[in-house]
Amino acid sequence: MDSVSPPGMRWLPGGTFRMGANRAYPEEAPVHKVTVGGFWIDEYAVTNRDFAAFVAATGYRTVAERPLNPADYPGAAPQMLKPGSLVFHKTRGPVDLRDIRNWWTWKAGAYWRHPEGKGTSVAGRLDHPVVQVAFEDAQAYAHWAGKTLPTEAEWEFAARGGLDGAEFVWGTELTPDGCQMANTWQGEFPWQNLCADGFQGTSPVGAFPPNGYGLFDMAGNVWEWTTDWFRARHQSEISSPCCVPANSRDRPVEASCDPAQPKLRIPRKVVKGGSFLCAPNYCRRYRPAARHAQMIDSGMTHIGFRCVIR
Ligand SMILES: [Ca+2]
Repeated sequence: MDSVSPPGMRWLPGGTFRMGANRAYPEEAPVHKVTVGGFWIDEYAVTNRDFAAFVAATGYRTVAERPLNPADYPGAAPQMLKPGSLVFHKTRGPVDLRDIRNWWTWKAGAYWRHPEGKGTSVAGRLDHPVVQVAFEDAQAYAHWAGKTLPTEAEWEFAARGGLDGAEFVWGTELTPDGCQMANTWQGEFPWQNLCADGFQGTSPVGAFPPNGYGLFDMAGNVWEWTTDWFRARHQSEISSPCCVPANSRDRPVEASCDPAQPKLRIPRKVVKGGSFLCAPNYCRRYRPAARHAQMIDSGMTHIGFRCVIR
């Protein structure tokens, strides 16, 4: 099928694989079999260059460029309702890791073209993944490109690259023979970025070796949107071979909302892959089983996406 693949995409024939992990974070358990059909997937995350072409062709304005509706955000301070987005900043020293406000700041004027706010730009970063895109922005791009977004199961199947059950997309060790295999965070997050992998922030797509399916940056660099509504655990393993769940699975939208923020009824999708902010002391999510809940209206400086065609 590769000979007829759309440019920049790989054909994956699909199959049954073990999804999730039992000895990592609770939301990754339990390991269970899932079957996905064949699909094409982008070799690289969508870049700033790609996204700029989409915006030039369509005039599309991302969620971060639009004022927010106060009714959707009860109790939010007025400055939080201006167009903008969340930006990461390195701290001066160790901080309380339970409070993400120590390193995430809302910045008016931050959107994909100015990812860290006014005065920053993507010049010199056109080959880096686009960031500060909300779920509907990723969907709009995919629709324009004649593609769609992957399900969580498709994304994880692709990330594993044929290495069934392996901890990392390249094998069993984080740094085999001392090699950095992905753009993650070395040192103590969020204040000490040792940059052993060469990158403080995002890296150009394809800067690290591809996985077994020829796909780049399936761990680290930026988190990537999937279409699945988040829930706090995977479903249990179904032992009968007749009943292995197939991609894609229906999950309740309402149940994806954050129970810790009952007034904020913004549903959450699963993002996959971890990012340049994932560090051993804080977030070991540079693994194919890792998953994170992301509110659909929120882009951030470490979330991008890639597309599939079924
Ligand atoms: Ca890095």
